Amino acid sequence: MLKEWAIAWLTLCVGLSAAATVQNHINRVCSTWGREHFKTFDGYIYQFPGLCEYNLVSECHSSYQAFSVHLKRAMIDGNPTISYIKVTANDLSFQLSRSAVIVNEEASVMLPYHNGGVKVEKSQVYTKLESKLGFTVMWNDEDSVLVEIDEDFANRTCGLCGDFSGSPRNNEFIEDGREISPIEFGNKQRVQLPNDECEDPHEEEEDLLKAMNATEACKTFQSHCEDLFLSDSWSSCTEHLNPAVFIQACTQDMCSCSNSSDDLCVCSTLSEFSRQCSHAGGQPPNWRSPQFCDKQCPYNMVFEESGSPCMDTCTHQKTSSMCEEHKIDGCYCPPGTVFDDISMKGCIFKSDCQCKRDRIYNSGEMYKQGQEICKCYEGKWSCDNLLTTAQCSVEEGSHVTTFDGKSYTFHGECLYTLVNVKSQVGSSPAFRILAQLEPCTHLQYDTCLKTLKFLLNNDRNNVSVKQVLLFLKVQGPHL
Ligand SMILES: [Ca+2]
Repeated sequence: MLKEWAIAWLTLCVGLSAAATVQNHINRVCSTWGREHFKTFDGYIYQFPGLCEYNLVSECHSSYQAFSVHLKRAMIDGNPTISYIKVTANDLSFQLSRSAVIVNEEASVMLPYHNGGVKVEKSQVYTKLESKLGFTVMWNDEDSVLVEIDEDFANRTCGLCGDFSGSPRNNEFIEDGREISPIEFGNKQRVQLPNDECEDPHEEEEDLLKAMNATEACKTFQSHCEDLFLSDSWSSCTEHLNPAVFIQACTQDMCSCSNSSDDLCVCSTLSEFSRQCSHAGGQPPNWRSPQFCDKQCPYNMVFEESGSPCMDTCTHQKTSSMCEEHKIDGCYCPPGTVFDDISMKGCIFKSDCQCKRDRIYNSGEMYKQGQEICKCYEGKWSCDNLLTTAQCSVEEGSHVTTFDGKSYTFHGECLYTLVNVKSQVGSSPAFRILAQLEPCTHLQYDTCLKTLKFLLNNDRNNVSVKQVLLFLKVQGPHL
């Protein structure tokens, strides 16, 4: 009964843990991608072309601001490009840029970095900052930044990510009945910096954008974007996300690009659709190809749209089975392989994993220290102790059992050697154990063990134990 109950409980736990990885949490994710696209926590997608420093998200409905995430884009080669992300969490500040992570405006730090409940680490695709306050920032070092936040912050945030109220347009884009344009909303999130000469984008730019999107050329792009997003392969995603807003963003990207084959034009919104699909609980297809929005991975890793971020390695082979993190895009090892974190040779079969001790050992190689012998097997040490125990005994003064298990009866009247142990250099000294057998006082025809002597290094003056022992254990095999 207990066993059945335990199995039922285990099944429930496994079921819950599996469900956690696919749970729709898109309402806790805010993101920005491409040249100027934003999605608020509440699911509203808008465009804001500002190139100043903006508050992406901060806690702002309490007297003490626990955290903030600021973002700045700059125009590089005609494309708005993220230049840095500034994160504050309690008393710590972090500036993430492509080249470095700077803490408290001092020196750049090595990753992974842990301090004050904040962890900053870098995977093949993302720079990730996770705070115990309840938020995570992920940047792919290119156009995509994502902030995932705990539900506790509902109705307590502000910034370009919105108020996390659950209502897409209130009170970001409709305030007291008045409609607020994305540019007006965005400009309000600007962070005022000393000597900042940055110019706010004008609201007229929105009218220009609308006029451009209405041109015939843009309508052609629209049908191209529709073909991409409405293809059957994305059906798991269109069940969870409304593709219309992404088609609109895709069309706009292609219209505003000077070179429509540029990855930022064609691929950025499709990539974001894929990422959001994972967060919404869908399974995006592996839609990239060497000719279309290709992503390069180091070693022999492969790019997956939705994989477990906890990678199995030679030293930690069960990481992915215990992973509680959501699936995300990234470079992963092909199925059946693990990452070689010993010799850093990329993804290898588990059977080829090496082990590390004083040096690197191949699978099958042995290592011996003292009485322990260890064999490297698929990245793990399997050790045996060479020592075995054997027992010799004298019971009731006449019943003897040898180390090899042979029993016999012997009635003696003298001092007898029970065991003579030779010395082993560096391990144990020589010793002898003697037993004195005599006829028993009360039993005429029986013998009793009177004295037991322990002679260290065979020195008769060394030690003598005058007490009766019925059992003696000696370790072998050097007897
Ligand atoms: Ca809202």
